[in-house]
Amino acid sequence: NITFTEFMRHDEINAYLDQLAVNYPEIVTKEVIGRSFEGRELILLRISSGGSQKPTIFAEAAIHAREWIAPPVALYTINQLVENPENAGFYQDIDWAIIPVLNPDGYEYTHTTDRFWRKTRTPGTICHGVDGNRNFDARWRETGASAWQCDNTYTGHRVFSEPETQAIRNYILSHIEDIKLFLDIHSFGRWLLYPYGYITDDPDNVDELRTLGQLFNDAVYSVNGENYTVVSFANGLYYAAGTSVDWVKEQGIDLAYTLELPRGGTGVRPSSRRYSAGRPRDVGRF
Ligand code: 0X9
Ligand code: ZN
Repeated sequence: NITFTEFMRHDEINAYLDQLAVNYPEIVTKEVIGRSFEGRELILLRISSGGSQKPTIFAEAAIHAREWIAPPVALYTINQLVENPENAGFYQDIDWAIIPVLNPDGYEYTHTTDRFWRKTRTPGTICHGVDGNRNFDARWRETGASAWQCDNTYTGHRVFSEPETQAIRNYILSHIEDIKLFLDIHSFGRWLLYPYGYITDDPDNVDELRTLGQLFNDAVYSVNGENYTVVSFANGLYYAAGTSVDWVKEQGIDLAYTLELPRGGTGVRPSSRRYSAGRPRDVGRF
C-alpha cells in the first residue's frame, strides 16, 4: 500500500499504478502513451465511471526531473479519487487522465546520479537533455529559452524533438474534444500560472482563468492558510516560450495552468543510501 512517507522510484510508482488497474478495473485504466528516450513506459492513468466522450481533466507531473514533490501530488490525487470512496462523486460526470512521471529518464537520473537534473536524457554532441517545458510548438525558442544544449532551458534542436513531449502532443490532439482542463505540475513557489509565457498580454478568457484560479487558491487556503499567486506565466517571474501550457491553450483548451507547488523539505529521500547528498543545495529554481 502507498504511504507517501518517502519519495518513490519510477518502478515503485508503476507497481502502484498496475495494482490500481488490477484492483479497480471498473474505474481505472492504465495507458502507455509512449516511451521515453531510454525506453521507459510513459504511463497515463485514466479514472472514469464509464461511457465515452466525457469532459476530461488532464494532469501531468515531473516534466522537470528534480521537482520531486510533483509525482506524489499526482499520485495522491489518484489515490484519493480511486481508493477513497467518499470521492467517487468526482469521477461520475468527468474523467481524469493523469501522468505522474512524464520524464522518467530524468527522474531516475535524479535518484542515481544528479539530484538536481532537470531535463530529459537525450544525448547531444556535448551535453545531455532538453527542457521539456521549452520544447513545445508555441513561439518555440523566441524568448526565455536557450538554443545551447548544455543550458537547463535548452529548447531541443526542433519543436517536439523529445519522445516525452511527442507523447503528450499526440495524446492531447487525439483527445482534444474531451480535455477541458490541463494542469502541468511543477515546483516550486506557490504559483498558479495561466497563459501566456511568451508575452505579457492576457489570453481571451483571462477572467475565467482568474476566477477558477482564485477558487483553487481559496480551497487551498481553507486547508492550510497558504496562498498561491494566480497570474499569467510571463507576468510571474520571467518569460518562457515553447511551454506546454501555451501550446495547449493554442490548441483550444481554454483552462490551462502551470502549477508551482510549495517549497520546503530538504529534497533528499530519507532512506536513500545511493548517494551522499551532503547539505541540500538551494538552487532557487526547481
Ligand atoms: O521554467 C519553467 O518551466 C517553470 N518553472 S520551473 O521552476 N518549474 O522550471 C515555470 C515558471 C513560470 N513561473 C513564472 N513565470 N513565475
Ligand atoms: Zn518545473
